[in-house]
Amino acid sequence: NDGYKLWLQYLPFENKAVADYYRDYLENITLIGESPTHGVIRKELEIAIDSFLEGKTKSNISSKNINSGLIWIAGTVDLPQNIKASLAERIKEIKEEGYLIKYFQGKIFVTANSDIGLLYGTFALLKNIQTRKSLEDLDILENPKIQLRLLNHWDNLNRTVERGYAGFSIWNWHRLPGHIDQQYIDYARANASIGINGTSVTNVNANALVLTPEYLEKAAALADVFRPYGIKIYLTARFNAPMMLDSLPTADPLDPLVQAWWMKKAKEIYSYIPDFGGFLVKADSEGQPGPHNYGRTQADGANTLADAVKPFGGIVMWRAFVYNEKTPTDRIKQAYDEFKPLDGKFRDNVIVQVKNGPLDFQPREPFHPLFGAMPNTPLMMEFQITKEYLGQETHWVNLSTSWKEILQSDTYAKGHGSTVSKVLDGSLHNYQLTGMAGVSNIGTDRNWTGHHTGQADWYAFGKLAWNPESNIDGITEDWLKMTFTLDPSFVNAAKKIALNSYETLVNYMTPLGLHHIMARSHHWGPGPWVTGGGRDDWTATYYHKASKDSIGFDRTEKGSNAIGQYAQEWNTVWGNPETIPMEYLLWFHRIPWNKKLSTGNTLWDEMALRYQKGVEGARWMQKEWTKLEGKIDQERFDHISSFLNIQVKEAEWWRDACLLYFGQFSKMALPAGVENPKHELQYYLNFKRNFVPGI
Ligand code: BDP
Repeated sequence: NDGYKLWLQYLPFENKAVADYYRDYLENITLIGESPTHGVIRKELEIAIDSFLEGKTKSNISSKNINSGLIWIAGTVDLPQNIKASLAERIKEIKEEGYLIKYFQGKIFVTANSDIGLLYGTFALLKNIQTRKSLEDLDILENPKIQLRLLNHWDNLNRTVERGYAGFSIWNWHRLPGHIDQQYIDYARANASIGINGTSVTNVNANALVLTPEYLEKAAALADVFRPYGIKIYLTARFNAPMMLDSLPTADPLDPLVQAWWMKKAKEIYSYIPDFGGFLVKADSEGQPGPHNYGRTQADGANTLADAVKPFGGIVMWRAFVYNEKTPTDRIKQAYDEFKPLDGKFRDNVIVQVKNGPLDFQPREPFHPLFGAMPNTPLMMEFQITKEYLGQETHWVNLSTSWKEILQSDTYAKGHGSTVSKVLDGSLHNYQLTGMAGVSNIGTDRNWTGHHTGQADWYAFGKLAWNPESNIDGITEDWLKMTFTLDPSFVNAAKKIALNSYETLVNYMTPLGLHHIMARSHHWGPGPWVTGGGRDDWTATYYHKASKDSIGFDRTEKGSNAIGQYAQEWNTVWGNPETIPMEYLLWFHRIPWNKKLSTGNTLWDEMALRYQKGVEGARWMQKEWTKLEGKIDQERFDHISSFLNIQVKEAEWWRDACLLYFGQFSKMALPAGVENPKHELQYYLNFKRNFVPGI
């Protein structure tokens, strides 16, 4: 098993009793309707039945309104009258993309108001069979809590992937539109199975070429593949595209010629892709052009593009990841400073896309202070599924653990309980647009994500985008069952590894709120010594500020006062080094090496012990995994084992390099229980790589 089938393995029924139980149902399916999405539903059922029953049953899905069906998959309008009347109360609750699965009068009804709702319902029914649930208990009514549920691919037109670690881009622009690869279809199936309804297929560091007719034709071919799966395509728009493509003298968003250019371009795009989702834009950040170039605001920029797509029902996702090395303010404050005053100034088809934390996808960050601070401008979440700063593809780290931490963070915007998740689902500020994006971790690797467990992050992202309140224990368990085996001895042990993995990684990489101490540019491995160069805010020393006395970034009132961007409740707790949770200590405070912490250890000892704990955690993961040999296929078992070897070595590398480096400042001995580094500091400093990510 090479992992290509993801969580859609549809593992064969393990014994005759199980097979007999489900066979009755699976041999008696009625599917009413003829749309392309119905075609997809039929196909998926066939794939599933064939696999569950190992080809022993010829699937016979009737499309006639016959009474023998034990599973009925039909839009609410197509339900038999008596059923419709009996379920009327429940049916009322089904929203546009939602569905109802209900066991009733000896049959299972999967119903929805839209074709896509029906596909989601079918996947949900299949999931219940995949996880071997009893079908007579089914009574599930689901509506997505978030409207826009997108993957963001940072894929370049030449097929390299920015921060991609699983091979090249799956989008083969050269062969499009003529050749539709099976992988595009399987991509759409996988996404639909977890409720993802949009994909932005190009890098935010955008190439304007994608907006030319040649590429629009290719993008349209992808859109055609995705459409029956309920997935809209979005493109990244390079802000100065009018200059790049048509030699306009300016890209000033308030210039009428520029506005007319975007209008015309939008019309052209919609002539290729009638249901084009809209633009995703990175502007005024890391070299990308933007409204700043013309003395305009982020709202001016976003609104010009929004006006262009508005007549066609399109939207603009405008990223808040805006910062500048010339602004003297603490980098993590800049997005808030820039966007907060613009609250309410964006068109109603603009949604501002905000990263989970104020810096940049670090192993651990507090939530972004913009959440809760923009009541009049819809904000959407941007999580990074690809593990740029978290060991890249070879480390097993369960990202949903960290996402849950962010989603459940309280912004206090409207008092206690104003969680980030409530900002995102629109309930806190009554947002009319809601969304969540995940920077994709997939590529041409046969198993899509490099590490087999990277599939879990893709899966969990979809589930949390559908409902940010979902339970990650359940998500992880379902994923393991559908992907590997139903054997509880495997599932329980692997789940334990997964759910411990995040804290383990934080400990061996960036304990106690340390951040941005990875190697320059490729961000793989430790680099607390990274300093100098063109941009201070891209160095490690800017963030940890280690000196002979102390370490950490003072972001309290006495320092950069980044803490002032959060609610008073957080100011009180985080502002005081005695009350701040240890996880954020050095994010907000500068602490003397020999200061005694609440744990009874000095800061130095605590740091060293946490690095050690991280290494021990990685070894524990490896040990526990070894015990699972024989419980799943050898191919995936070995693949994960070899990656765990890498993870353990790299955890030791992180610990040794960081403790040697910081030890130069603290001049304190390693506490008992912390292993001595294997090499001198110089060894780690010499460690250079010609690093080509993802290949
Ligand atoms: C950073 C990445 C960079 C991205 C940038 C972004 O290092 O490659 O372009 O984020 O989000 O994490 O735009």
